[in-house]
Amino acid sequence: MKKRALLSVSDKSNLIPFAEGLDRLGYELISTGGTLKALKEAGLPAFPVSAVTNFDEILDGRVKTLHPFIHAGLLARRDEESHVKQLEERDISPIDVVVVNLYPFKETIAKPEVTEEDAIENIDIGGPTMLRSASKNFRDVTVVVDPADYDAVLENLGGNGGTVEFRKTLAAKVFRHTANYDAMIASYFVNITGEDDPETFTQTFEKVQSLRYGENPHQKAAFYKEGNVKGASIANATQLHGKELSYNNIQDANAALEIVLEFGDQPAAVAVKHMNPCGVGIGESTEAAFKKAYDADPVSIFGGIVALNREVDEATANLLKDIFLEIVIAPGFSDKALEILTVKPNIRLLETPMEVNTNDTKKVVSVIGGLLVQDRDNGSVTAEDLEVVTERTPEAEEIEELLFAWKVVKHVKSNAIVVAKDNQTVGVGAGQMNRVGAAGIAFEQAGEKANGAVLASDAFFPMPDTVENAAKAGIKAIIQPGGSKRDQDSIDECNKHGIAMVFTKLRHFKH
Ligand code: 93A
Repeated sequence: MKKRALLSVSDKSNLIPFAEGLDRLGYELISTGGTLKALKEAGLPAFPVSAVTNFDEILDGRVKTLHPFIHAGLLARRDEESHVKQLEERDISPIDVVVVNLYPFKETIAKPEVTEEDAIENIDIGGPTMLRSASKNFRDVTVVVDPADYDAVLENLGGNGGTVEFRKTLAAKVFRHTANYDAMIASYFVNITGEDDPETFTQTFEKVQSLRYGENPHQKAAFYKEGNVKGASIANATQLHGKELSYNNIQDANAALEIVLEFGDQPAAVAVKHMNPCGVGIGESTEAAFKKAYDADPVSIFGGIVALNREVDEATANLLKDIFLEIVIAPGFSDKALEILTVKPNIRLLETPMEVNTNDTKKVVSVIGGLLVQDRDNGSVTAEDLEVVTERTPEAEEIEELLFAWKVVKHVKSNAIVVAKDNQTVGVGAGQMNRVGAAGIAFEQAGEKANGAVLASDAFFPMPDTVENAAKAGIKAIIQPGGSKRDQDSIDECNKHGIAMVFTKLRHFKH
């Protein structure tokens, strides 16, 4: 009996040379509508699936291969006497090779004008079912889901008819593929039913690149992107110049991007080291903003990452080129800026859209044995949301500075304190185990600049000690969530020193 291959593919690339190869190896080709047409046009001998099933495609193709003759042919164990006998009794031929790739669900839902009906029609039922049957029976059946594997499959089959180890690897690939395909559909349904909630978290990821190593050289690593990512994202960025991105680069670049996205309406510059901002500035121009970010901490920026929310122009490029930087991220680079920066062989230049990615609403972290899922911290406050709790009310200009510091402190690892002046950070205290310690670091870094500056704290003051030290440093206004049992002690301390304080009633822990 001739060996049988069933081909049913939506992506018909490289189909013909592969089918020719199977034909040469002596396989009888059976196929579904469109695939059959392509094979026949190429002059290959092929039969419709209906010739095997005695059942025509019905329901506009919704039922093509969903038939016991197909699935018995795939699932029967060749070394199991009773299976072989049952096939013979019903005149069913075994199918030895299955070549299936699925309706393009992902590509369909990525289209901006996609209708729900279109999406639903592109949910493949028969294809995954055949893939799963064939994969379950990998001991006897060769299953091919990826056109990139066609050459290797022909080579393996051409050897001694194929090895079980190889078939097992192909089956493993199929189960990954169908799992991913189903997760994509599940995630689409979460979207169309509006169940965008950590309770129903479903996301699919695909590999962007393998990384040389992880956080440290002894850790292996890879970068994955969310299935349907749109807008501002390192996964969406185009690298215009420089060495390959590392694991730490991606984390830091993402941190810088998240901060710069806070400042959509003004030119902003953010310098990041180890995922914390070391300098942030907003100004009239990108050049002015970057000068502020740089002057905020000219020491820490060395080897850092800079994100800008406007095109990099010549003037800014001239400033950037004199500093050792790992990465510059921006929505664009002028020709002149590129010319200036690409002289440096190692600097990585990333161009990314700056539209906030509204699809990506969840933040996930891994813990040993599990995941934690939460909404992203998209909380923000405006001047109207602030509650003045001190005798002195902050001036309009102070409010602006307080809101600037508040946007930055949101992105600093807790316990976080940011001291800012003239829309520039002058002191950042990050990731300390007590708040007064974080403030101490910020004051020390700010030095004289703390005098007349404002302070933001990501969470409330449990004691008045931070305010006491802020007064000594010359801080004139404070923004913090409030909500401590001992708020009044901090308020009294502010009043003693003429400091204005506002409550946001919103906390920005970042652990
Ligand atoms: O609509 S289906 O879910 N019903 C089926 O019975 C079926 N069998 C194969 N889709 C089905 N397929 C899919 O058709 C395959 O997975 C493949 O993507 C596509 C190939 O169709 P054609 O050969 O007509 O281009």
